[in-house]
Amino acid sequence: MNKRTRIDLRASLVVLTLVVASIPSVLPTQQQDSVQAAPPVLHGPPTHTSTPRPILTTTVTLTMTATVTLSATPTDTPTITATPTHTATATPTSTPTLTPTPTITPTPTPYPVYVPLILRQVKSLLDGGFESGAFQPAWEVSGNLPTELVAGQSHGGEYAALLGNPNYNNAGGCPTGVASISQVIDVPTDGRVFLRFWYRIYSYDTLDFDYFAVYLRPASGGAEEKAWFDGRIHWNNSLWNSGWREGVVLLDRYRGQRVQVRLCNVMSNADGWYNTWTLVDDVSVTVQR
Ligand SMILES: [Ca+2]
Ligand SMILES: [Ca+2]
Repeated sequence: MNKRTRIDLRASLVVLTLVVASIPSVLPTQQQDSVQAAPPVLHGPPTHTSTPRPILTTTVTLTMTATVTLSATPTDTPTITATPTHTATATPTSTPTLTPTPTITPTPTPYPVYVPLILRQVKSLLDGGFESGAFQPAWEVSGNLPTELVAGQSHGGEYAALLGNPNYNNAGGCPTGVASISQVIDVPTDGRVFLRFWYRIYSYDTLDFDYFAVYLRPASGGAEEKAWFDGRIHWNNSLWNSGWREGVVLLDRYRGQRVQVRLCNVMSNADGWYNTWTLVDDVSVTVQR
């Protein structure tokens, strides 16, 4: 065997081993045994008469099962999380506010409210009937002639004020001067305001000299005015008795002011003749609206 022949043999051997190696292991055991039993031919090319090898076909079926789990639904649930906020915050605030309601009762606790009209004390005429039995404190007494309270000669009640002295000597024993009682009053601001009083004059004189008069003067000061007077008109030598009369003095021009009211028995003739005195009772201030 020459060198070329060895090369060909070696090449064929390589081919043969490749063929053997290419036989799949899935051949039937008989075929494998036959292949293993047959000794390898180390010389000569393979003859074409050999039995054709069965064509082995292997069918491989691949079954792929894919399990796909869809998890797209959770997006809907997050919207539910908003509801718990309603229940948690509403209940605690509502119930505690109901308990403090009993505190309403102490609020109407009364406390003094001062109105300016109440603070100002309106000075009304006091003890106009002299039934207190004394001039003070309602009345202020003034003048040089005597003044006293007398019982049993009144217009109303028991007492009346006597201004003057019935016991003066009518023929030259009569002094000049006045007997007065006075009060300071607040004249109301509305309506027609009247000073009313009852009087009874005893006089041997005429009103040119002796009389009973009412004087008014603002308490803040100023001139005193002779607002009203009455006395005997026709003279004779006997005593004149007026009887009980009601006197009325209009106080409209003093509305809203504090005024001193003075009731006065006046004797003015200096010759000492002809006495005069006056009884006064039921003095009042009335308002006509
Ligand atoms: Ca009286
Ligand atoms: Ca006189």
